Amino acid sequence: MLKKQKPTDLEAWHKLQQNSIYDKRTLKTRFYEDRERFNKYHIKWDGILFDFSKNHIGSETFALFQELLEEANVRSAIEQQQSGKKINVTEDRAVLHTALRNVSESPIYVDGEDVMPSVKDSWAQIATFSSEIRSGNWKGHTGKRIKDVVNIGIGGSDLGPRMVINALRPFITDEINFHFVANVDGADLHEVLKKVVTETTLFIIASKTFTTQETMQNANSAKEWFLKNGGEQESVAKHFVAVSTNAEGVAHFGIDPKNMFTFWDWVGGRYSVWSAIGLPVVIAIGFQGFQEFLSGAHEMDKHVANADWSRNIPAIMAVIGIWYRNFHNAPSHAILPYDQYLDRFAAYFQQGDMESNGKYVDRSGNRVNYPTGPIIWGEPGTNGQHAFYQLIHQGTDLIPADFIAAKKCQHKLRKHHPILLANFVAQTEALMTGKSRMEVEIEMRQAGINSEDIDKIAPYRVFEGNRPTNSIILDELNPYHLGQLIAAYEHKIFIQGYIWNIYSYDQWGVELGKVLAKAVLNELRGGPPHNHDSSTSALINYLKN
Ligand code: G6Q
Repeated sequence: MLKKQKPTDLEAWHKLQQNSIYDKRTLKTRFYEDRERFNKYHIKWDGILFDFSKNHIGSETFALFQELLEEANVRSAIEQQQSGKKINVTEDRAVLHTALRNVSESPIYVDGEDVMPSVKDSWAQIATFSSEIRSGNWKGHTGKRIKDVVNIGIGGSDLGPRMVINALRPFITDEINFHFVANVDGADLHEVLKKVVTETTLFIIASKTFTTQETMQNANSAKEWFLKNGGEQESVAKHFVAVSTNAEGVAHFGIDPKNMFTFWDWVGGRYSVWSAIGLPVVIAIGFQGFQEFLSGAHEMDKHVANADWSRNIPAIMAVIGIWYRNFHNAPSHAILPYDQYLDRFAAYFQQGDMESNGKYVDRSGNRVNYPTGPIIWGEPGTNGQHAFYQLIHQGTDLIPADFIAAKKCQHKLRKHHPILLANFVAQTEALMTGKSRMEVEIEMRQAGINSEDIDKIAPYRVFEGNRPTNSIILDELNPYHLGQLIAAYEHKIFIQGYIWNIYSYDQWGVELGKVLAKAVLNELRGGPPHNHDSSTSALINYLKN
């Protein structure tokens, strides 16, 4: 069982507190004082460069980071997770997305049973099915090959495959178009159905529980559309498959159990892209590509479990995050990929991080008295630079940011890449160095601006700088390195949640809204009114009329 320990009771926590108070040197000063700073604070490992030197840390802080990881017993927590202990206590489950990418031959036990044989069976089933679809052997009801795959799922059953397929666009087959429908707003499905025809479309109904309101409504509407547009009941099996843990629900919907891809209760929704939920990804990039994706993640799993803390990418990402959240009052954390293919990456980890660590109850059931998970947000660079970077540069909150890029690009427009990378590097430099009043004045004088105007305008043109960033550079954005990158963030989230003494793998906070939505729906459909507050009742009545 994960140790129950308040971070505020740890000695390293208190030392970090002190350190944050007395070591206020600016980033610029730190670089000026220590020419070896980059060498000390970066990790180059297996095709990833992780530069964390542009952070408010010195040698003492860095030593305390390691002390914190050690004192909090993070090593044992990682070991417990990866060996199948039931660390998701509030749901009484193991948390084994790492088993889904265990490409080694070692067994992993849950309740005394090795889960690896069933994981391997699932790989085999996915491999066979995806190659049937990719090769065109799988025929639709009029004998034509599948040209469109529509994934119907939401949250963890949507964001993962959607993000990964986006990220790996240069690797995906161009014989098939991929579509994602998540929102219960009919517009989402409607817009996709406009683009596809029944004969050549495969619907993947992805739902762990197979009870999720949005997914079931979308799946039923898709089936109705199929039956109204030339599809027949007997051909549903050729056009609808399911990814779920609920065999009964799948059969009830009318999907052939042969066409159900299963996974297990120890796979959390937001960590399920490695399971059969990744089926669209496998169809898109082929099973071999998917295995590379799994292998990258598996290497990261070994890295987090074994690397010394000072060389451990996810562990350092985690404590840097804690450093800003708890000791520098940073309410949010930006993820800024300088890679258009990663345009869904921040959205993906918005769920990954915020659903995992957005919690105020600790592992002993008490309310915490320190901040836990930050707000995660971000968009790809350079777009963000022309939009919200203003607030990162000159806003009143400190916003630590991860800058992510790939050294090699995956397209032929070669002239673009140096421009993209120049912006990537320049932004981290600008955020750190800023621009002083004196620099602004000199610049304005050189531009021929008079003293009066300089006095008036200069304050707005000053950048304080001293804004911290991590830079993460992949050799290239391919399945292997994407697997590593996602796994690094997953481990970061777990380590942070563990140190914050919260359970990262449940999500009770999303339940209440679901229950209330059912009650309200009943009322909107003419059912008896409940006793709501005046606003809720008025809104229901307004919408009813
Ligand atoms: C993820 C959450 C949540 C879940 C969706 C879909 O960790 O649990 O996002 O994935 O609510 O659930 P189903 O897969 O059961 O439809």
